[in-house]
Amino acid sequence: MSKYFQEQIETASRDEIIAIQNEKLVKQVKHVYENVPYYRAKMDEKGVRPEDIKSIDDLRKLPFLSKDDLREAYPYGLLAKPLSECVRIQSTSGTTGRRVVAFYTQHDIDLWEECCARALVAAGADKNDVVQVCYGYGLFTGGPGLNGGSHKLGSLTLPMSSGNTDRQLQFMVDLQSTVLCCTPSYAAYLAECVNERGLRDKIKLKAGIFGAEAWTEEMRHDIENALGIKAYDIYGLTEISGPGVSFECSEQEGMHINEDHFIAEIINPVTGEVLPDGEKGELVFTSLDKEAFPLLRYRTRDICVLSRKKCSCGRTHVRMAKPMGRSDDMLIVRGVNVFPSQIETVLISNGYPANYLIIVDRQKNTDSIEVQVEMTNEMFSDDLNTIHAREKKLVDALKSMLGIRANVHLVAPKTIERSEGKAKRVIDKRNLYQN
Ligand code: DLL
Repeated sequence: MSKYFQEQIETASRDEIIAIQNEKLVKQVKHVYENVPYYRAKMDEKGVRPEDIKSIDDLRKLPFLSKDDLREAYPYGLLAKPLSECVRIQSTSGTTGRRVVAFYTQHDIDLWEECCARALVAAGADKNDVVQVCYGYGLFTGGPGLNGGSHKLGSLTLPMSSGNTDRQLQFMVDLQSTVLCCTPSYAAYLAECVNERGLRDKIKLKAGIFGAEAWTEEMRHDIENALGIKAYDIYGLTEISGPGVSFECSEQEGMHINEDHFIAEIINPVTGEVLPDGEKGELVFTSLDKEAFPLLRYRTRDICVLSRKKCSCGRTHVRMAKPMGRSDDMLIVRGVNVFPSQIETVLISNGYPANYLIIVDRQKNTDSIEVQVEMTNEMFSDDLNTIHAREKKLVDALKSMLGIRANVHLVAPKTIERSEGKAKRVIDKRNLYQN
């Protein structure tokens, strides 16, 4: 079995990739200018014409698109094909209530599913595998994306959707699933249940493809050990298609971005200046061959770093690090930038499970941050002194990571609500961003 789903393109030389991107970009800009009045107005305002875009070197002449544009143009304002040629919508929640709605032609669905098939092959899957997809189905892109990728690959696909954990475990055992696709938080919960119910010897999983939310290396190790699998990261967003915009390979060191379909840039989130590879900033995508919903220079708000270091898997496409947080999810507590992933790293490296809740509040103009953390069964004790000592140790560890004090409240095992999809880990009671 091949190590690649589409070897030629996945291992193309840099010159070949640039040639493909140049050609597709010129065509795409013309398509968007002619068919999307909303973006045409933005280009006109910036004084840039489609003829000015001759290669990817001209990309930075184009205006950015942001979530605000999506909200303003909702629902049809960024559509570049007649509705009669669209065959699907997918959707995700927006930042302030209005949902993001993305449209797909059949061509767009095919490309997207191929991207997901590439991810599955990179995780070691082939047509002999049994792929259990427990991302949500429906409007969320996770289920349909991985389902489509698994079909393209010819694997036996179990369209489980999220939730109903008893049924998930039953199918995992009875049908001997080999590849698990779900959010990392649900994978951690499934792993917990597998071990509690003594099913570890009865399952055949070898790999997991986990994404849709941030997770740490520590969480990866925990899931890998608990299920006896290799856990691969997968990234994507509804606006740009869904899962499979990028995916991890056997190296497990960054996710290859499908550069024949998407151009990635890193910008300074404040000034919009394009940063060189290797610098941390906001990830921006241009979709090169989507027909119905082709976003140019879309600001993801994900904070990330790109690397062009040669990868031993043979793939040549640029790699993105795990997103380090979102420029809009970043909490600013007493003036200090705090990313939930920093807190998770401290918790897991101190032996706690990734079941926690971060509560930020403001009283008399002073911010406070509380982290509720679940104890494991082994840690759980009636002795308050022991618990207080543990809490103090975590407060100190968090202080040295974050630079500010966070209060810690240890809670009994199984008291923090488990998530079947994306976990909600932050409650910000300050309501700083209400419109
Ligand atoms: O979460 C698509 C997806 C489904 C990706 C299944 C992977 C697997 P949205 O609901 O539009 O789409 O959310 C997109 O989720 O901008 C990131 O902030 C976050 N995200 C997605 N994948 C990862 C990841 C899907 N691997 C938003 N690591 C993105 C960290 C991720 N964050």
